[in-house]
Amino acid sequence: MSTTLLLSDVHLSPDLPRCTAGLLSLLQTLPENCQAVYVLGDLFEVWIGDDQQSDYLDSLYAAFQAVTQRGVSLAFCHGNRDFLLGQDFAKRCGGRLMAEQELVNLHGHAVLLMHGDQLCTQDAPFMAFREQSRSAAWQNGMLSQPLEQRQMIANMWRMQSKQANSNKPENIMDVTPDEVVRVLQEADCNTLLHGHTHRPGRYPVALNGSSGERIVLGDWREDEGIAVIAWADADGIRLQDYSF
Ligand SMILES: [Mn+2]
Repeated sequence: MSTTLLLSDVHLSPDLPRCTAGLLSLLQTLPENCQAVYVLGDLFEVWIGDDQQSDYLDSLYAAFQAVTQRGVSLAFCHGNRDFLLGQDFAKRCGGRLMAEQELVNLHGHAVLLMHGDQLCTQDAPFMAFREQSRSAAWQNGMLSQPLEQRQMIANMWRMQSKQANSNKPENIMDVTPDEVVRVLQEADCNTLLHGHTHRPGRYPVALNGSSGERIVLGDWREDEGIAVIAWADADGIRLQDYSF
């Protein structure tokens, strides 16, 4: 029976060796029957452009390439930290960039995939920045700056975001229930799978006349060495605690 791996929120960075090793190990030990891998956003703590170069990145590209060379399909969704991932990045890994959301058929089950930050509609400042930063004009402006400048801007964002988030009520940081219903109904689908909120689990969703489900992947924790990933096959979708 063939299977598909789904993961998100690894938040990779050279100063997080345990998460990095955990991902490399997961990719290196993919089961023979794994046919596709979906990385649903925030693979990186921050991404400031495909023109970055390092041995660290080269080792990641090689690990993803080894997977795709086995015939496994690989897709990357943008997250709210790595929304500048571009075609060059995808090509180096042997994968493709996904649309903001995609309705896919996973071994006979229709599932709507996305990073999930677009569901947090109650966080007005975040949504405003999201809309601005996803425009081609804004991205071109950003990418035309020297790498060092972009690194400084990214560091500033992280500081501002940490400060802002520490003052936000919990419910604002989570998905807006009505938005979950809206995206599922618009896609005519009853299963949604995403990451971003760092609240892994399976949540029932009441849809018009039927019941749906929202499956949430977990973030990768450097200190604890754990993550929550998902496997899909003909029997459905299963969340798995992954220790590394
Ligand atoms: Mn995120």
